[in-house]
Amino acid sequence: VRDVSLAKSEYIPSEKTILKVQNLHDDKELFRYCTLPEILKYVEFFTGPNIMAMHTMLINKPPDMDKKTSRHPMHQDLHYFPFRPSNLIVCAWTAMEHTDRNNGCLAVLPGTHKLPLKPHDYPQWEGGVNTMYHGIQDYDQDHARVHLVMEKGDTVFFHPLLIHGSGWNQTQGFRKVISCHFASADCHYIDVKGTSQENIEKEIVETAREFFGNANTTDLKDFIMSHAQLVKGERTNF
Ligand SMILES: O=C(O)CCC(=O)C(=O)O
Repeated sequence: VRDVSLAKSEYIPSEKTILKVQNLHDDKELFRYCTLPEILKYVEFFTGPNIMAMHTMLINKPPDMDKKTSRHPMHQDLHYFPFRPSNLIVCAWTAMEHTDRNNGCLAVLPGTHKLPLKPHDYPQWEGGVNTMYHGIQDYDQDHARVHLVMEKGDTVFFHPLLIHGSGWNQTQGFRKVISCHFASADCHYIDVKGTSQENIEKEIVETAREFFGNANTTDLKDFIMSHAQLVKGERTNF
């Protein structure tokens, strides 16, 4: 994924042009993150013993002097997922270097994991918004907010309904993190048609077809299923 500020320039793959790498299962070394015992021993508290890696990312937030396109709007990750129950899903997000408000650390609204899933859409930002960076339009702006200052290797585990986002990167460096959404293999898929998730399903299916020639992807479930991998225990229900 390229940052929206570079979308129209010539594409030369490098640290400076890639905002995000997804589907790390295609890379043995990067996917090893999702199998680390140091991570899975905490994941298991949320998912139980049968653990699937559902969605993986390495995010390389670029320096952003003025456009603020590097911000990630406040959102709930469950918006992107066609499976439930939410209490058996957890995100592990690991800082690959020091992160604080200067380079766009995570910002979270504590306690919001008890809220239902809210409708998401693109925010109206002047400088532009990155592809699929949907946000919640109507969250409580006065809600207490915590900025997670983290050191390299620190990991935070959080619920898929927790409202969170990240700020713009005002430094010259690229802020790197690696993350994986894990779910219990006891989870089940849902059909998101007719729900607030229909907009993201449409976008993901169109993107899978257009950019990856993935003609068999007809819904969000197909897309997620093609990347899901068992990392511990047994593949029970999924
Ligand atoms: O790492 C970030 O900047 C935020 C990532 C995030 O919230 C997400 O991808 O859901």
